[in-house]
Amino acid sequence: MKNNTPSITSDPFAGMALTGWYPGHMLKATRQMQEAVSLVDLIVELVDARAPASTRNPEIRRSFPNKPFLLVANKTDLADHAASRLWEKWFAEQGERAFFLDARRIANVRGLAGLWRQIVLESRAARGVTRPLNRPVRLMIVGVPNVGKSTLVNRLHSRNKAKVGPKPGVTRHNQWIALDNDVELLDTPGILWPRILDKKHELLLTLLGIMKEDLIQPTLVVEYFCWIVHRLGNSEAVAWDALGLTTTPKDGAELLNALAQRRGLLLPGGIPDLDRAAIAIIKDFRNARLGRITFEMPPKATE
Ligand SMILES: Nc1nc2c(ncn2[C@@H]2O[C@H](COP(=O)(O)OP(=O)(O)OP(=O)(O)O)[C@@H](O)[C@H]2O)c(=O)[nH]1
Ligand SMILES: [Mg+2]
Repeated sequence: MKNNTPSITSDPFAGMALTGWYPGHMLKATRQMQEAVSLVDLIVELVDARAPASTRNPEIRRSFPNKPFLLVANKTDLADHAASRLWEKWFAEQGERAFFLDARRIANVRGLAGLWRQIVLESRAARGVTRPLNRPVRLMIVGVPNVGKSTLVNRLHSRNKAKVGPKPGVTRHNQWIALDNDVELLDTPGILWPRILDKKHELLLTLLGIMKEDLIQPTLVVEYFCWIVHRLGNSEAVAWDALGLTTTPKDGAELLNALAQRRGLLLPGGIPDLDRAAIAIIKDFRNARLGRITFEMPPKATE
């Protein structure tokens, strides 16, 4: 019998099995990060500007409440501009210092780098430390996988030292890098938190390339994509026409079928190949062909 309880209709993903993905190398990386914290003056946590809350590791700030800390929301070039402004305002209201970044723009990166020494010096002054800092500022770049940590490090370093790639898990070890402008920087592997308790959260992290993608059916990721943009009232922001569609699909099934037909992705007997359609949609999304989309809004947005 069909279950029509409101909670199920409002969250079609509730009750689906979680992947529970938390590989051993992330546990090891988390321990190494915790050990290295005492060596640094500042923790810089990178999150994805398209989902600044869901891509934030809640344990980092909580574990080191007294360490100078800066939140950096990267990939702003892929996020909705107005939504990023609302997030900026919200972080400011929370008393949290947050910097919105496009790590591929050098001028933007330089602006960020200018802040680091200032934050460290301010925090020394607040603690009553009067002696000057006669050594480079040491900072640590942390965050979930694939958020652009190594890209940022490379932007600051003339000889592109850190390996980058469009997949989670490119950086495997902590790596110290000395920059020209009096900064020593520790690039760390991306880490997730051990327990993600909501299927929607796993689906969002997969869509953003943060969770390994072969753990979840691509068709489910596309269903989530459609659901979330409709739910946020954002479906008009999606460049459906880039997929060759002339109308906004009402849900994932309609989108997958339309795209399979449109691109001739058919199985024997003319059946639409929904898996291939889903992979094509995710690829176009990742290549920024579907427009600038933010997937969550700050709590109680005031504008
Ligand atoms: N559009 C856009 N892409 C970015 C930005 N920053 C990084 N990228 C891309 O995101 C992908 C991941 O970048 P990495 O620097 O390897 O990410 P990481 O956080 O070091 O990843 P791990 O080492 O896996 O933890 C690469 O394909 C980058 O080119 C940005 O600001 N905008
Ligand atoms: Mg990396």
